[in-house]
Amino acid sequence: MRRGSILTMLLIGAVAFLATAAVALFIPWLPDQASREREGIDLTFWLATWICIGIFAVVAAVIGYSFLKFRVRPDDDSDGPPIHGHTGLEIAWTAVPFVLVVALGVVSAVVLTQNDRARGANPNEVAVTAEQFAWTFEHPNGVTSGTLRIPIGRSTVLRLSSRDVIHSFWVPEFGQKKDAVPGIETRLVITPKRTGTFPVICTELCGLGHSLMRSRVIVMTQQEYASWLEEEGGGQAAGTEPEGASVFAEAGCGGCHAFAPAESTAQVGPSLDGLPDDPQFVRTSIVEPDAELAEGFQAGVMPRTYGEQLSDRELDALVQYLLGGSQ
Ligand code: HEC
Ligand SMILES: [Cu+2]
Repeated sequence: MRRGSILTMLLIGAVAFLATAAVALFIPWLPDQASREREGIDLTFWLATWICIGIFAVVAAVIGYSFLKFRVRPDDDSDGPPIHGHTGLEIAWTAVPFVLVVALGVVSAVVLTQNDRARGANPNEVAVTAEQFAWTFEHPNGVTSGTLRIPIGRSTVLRLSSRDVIHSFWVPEFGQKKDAVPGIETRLVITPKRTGTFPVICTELCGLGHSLMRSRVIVMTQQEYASWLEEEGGGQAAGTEPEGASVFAEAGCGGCHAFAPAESTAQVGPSLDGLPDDPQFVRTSIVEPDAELAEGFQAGVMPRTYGEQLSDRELDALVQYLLGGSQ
């Protein structure tokens, strides 16, 4: 091969490499990194991305060069020369992908094994229950809510289970996903390194309301978390009145319903402004959503488990809140 040909190919390859590398680097593809486990996930992501960029540059160089050099001239109807294999080339294109794929596999296995290990002697534990189409989190103080709360800088082991079909727990900022599978318990370790509120997303198509199966995780400082555990856990036992507004927020009603006092505007379910002034009807609508379908809406979207998830007093407070009573 002539020197000029090699130079042309190198040039095309370099341009393809730089252009794709710029797209990879200068566009913020990934969400903020909020957990230690994300570090390994990102490492694997970038390893795969750089391998792809490298392969793309090589392929683009060869195709680009062939396009310039071997393009058919007008009126040239001749066939190309017959070619019978090239042992060296075949070995190369088998061996190189083999090495790359094995490398990706090994790195992923190491990362996943490391991520499975809780750090510290005394990890926090939360039971996560998935069902069509809601998440329920049972915290160490016994408080059950639709919002997950965990402390920063300490590992939390999530024990995932499902009541119906397969769901999958995912917080983009934490990186790793884990399926919740009926009949078995799966585990996911999270060690947050940033406080804040992040979305919890179901990433396994699980039915009609799949795209609505979202919640929030609140990462708190260790101090805030400790006092929250104590207040909420102790508060329930001590018998302070639950507030309708906070039950509404914790249970995630605002994810689907518009309700002016809560400043929510979602339109998955009917607006809760101006409900009929009938506590029994409202209560039944919450506990048995499909007993009486609101007109124009489908059954099976609103979770059917609020009756279990919310205590009697919480339900009372919620109904009062929805009907414009105190709080
Ligand atoms: C995943 C979405 C979703 C969530 C979360 C949700 N709902 Fe619903 N809700 C619906 C849909 C859809 C309907 C209409 C179908 C039906 O009546 O079952 C509905 C109906 C209702 C109704 C009856 C309204 C009427 O006009 O008849 C009430 C009351 C209600 N929801 C209250 C709540 C409360 C309170 C919460 C939180 C504890 C909540 N919903 C959570 C989707 C949801
Ligand atoms: Cu789901």
